[in-house]
Amino acid sequence: ARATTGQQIAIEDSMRAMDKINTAAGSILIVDTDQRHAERIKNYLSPEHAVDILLQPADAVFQVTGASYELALVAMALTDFDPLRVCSQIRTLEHTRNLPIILIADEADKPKVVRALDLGVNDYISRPVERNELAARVRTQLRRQRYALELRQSVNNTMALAVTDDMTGLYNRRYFDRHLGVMLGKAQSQERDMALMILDIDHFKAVNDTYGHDIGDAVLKEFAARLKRNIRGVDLACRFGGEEFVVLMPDTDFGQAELVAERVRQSIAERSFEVNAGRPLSVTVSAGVTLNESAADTPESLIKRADVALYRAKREGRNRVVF
Ligand code: GH3
Ligand code: MG
Ligand code: MG
Ligand code: MG
Repeated sequence: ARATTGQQIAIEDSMRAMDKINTAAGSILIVDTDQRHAERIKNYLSPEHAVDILLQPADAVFQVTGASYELALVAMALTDFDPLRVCSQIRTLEHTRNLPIILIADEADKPKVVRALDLGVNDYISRPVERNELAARVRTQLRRQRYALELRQSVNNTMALAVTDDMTGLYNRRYFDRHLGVMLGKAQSQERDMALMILDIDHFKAVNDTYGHDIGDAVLKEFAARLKRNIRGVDLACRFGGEEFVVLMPDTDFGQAELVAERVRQSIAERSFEVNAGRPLSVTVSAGVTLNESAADTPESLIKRADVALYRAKREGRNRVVF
């Protein structure tokens, strides 16, 4: 058997995805005031495409905004309406900005076509429309559009990977380190409160030793999910390493920090973890919390103080919060 690396599998997967992209049918809007023309274009298109006809060009922007079209075919010879206006409106709106547009133009429309291409129209086809040419140009635009979308998504995914921890989806240590300095600087220059909490799961080694590493991993995931549910959107939660987590809480004073830390601790202890095939598993966590106290604080001094507090929480019996 051929040895297949993970990378090869990833490449083959993405090639299969691209094949699908190339051949999948699209959802297309035809904008034309002449119903007979519009119907003929529709008949020329492969029946797999979902095609809508719009005879009121004034409603075109409304129509493309409300539905998820992948392509617009706009007739140049619209009566009582400037097709260039349709095109520029589509290009102006945030969520239709990338919609591909193909113009259908008579020979006499050529000067306008040039201006339309300047406006960002993607392609044009001249009348009389030839079936194969139409099919080819439609396919090209759909393919380009889907490649671009795929690329944008994979760039976003890659960027998310660089700042998050794979297992828990929380921010990673590197991201946290970069933001702690910035957020501390802001808190100090604006004289605002900021709290830092370090959490360490209690006797986690025993979980691994008793149930195995996979169950341990499942505990970490569930722990991260509960942690996230019990902090605010502005708080920055990160996997600091292993079974240690840190949460940075901007604009948070002593009382609020105490509340959040207690809520997180309880959310772990109060309900067992269902990660061991029906046999519930009890988990607890200890937390050390500290506040930004003075202009002399540095990221290191904050972490150090929270760590000392955490150590005390462990020594005093675990499953508790210490400041
Ligand atoms: P305590 O913190 O209460 O003092 O006890 P502990 O048993 O949690 O102490 P310690 O910090 O020494 O052990 C942490 C364990 O976490 C050791 C390590 O094998 C385990 N661990 C670290 N990262 C992972 C991981 O990604 N998955 C799993 N399953 N275990 C991990
Ligand atoms: Mg630890
Ligand atoms: Mg430890
Ligand atoms: Mg621990």
